[in-house]
Amino acid sequence: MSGNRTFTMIKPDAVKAGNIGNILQMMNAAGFRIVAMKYTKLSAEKAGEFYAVHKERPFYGELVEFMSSGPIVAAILEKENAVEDFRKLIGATNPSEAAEGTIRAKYATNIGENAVHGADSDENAAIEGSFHFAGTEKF
Ligand code: FUP
Repeated sequence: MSGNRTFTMIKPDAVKAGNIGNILQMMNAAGFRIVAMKYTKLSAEKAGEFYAVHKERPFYGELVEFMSSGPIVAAILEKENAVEDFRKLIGATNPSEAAEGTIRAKYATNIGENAVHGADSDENAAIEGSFHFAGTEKF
């Protein structure tokens, strides 16, 4: 059975471009409820920890540098079938392959600076949510 929560970040490129409001609007319009949310900035150490699964990949250094380059919005979102439906809403990792009308098609710059993160499984959504939020910050 699929869970009803996912984890997202609006990444530094989208924050810098002034797209926080537009992206939150798309999340709300698609039926996601905000469980937890914060405007924050990842240290390089925290970004490295968050993306540890990609440590051996050639883009890891750049990814960590980018994700710690400016503020982000982190959030836990709720909806039936949240992880899968949210991945559909954000589109493919590479914006040139992202379906029309998706968040990445609209707001991502390239495969590295791709506007938003979306958890890829229920298990990771729970791990990533706990990485950013205490129990008292979830509503
Ligand atoms: P996604 O789940 O769509 O965010 O994609 P991945 O988990 O595969 O990748 C995580 C992040 O690594 C991407 F959002 C951006 C970065 N990345 C690159 O910079 N280059 C790549 O070739 C693949 C991923």
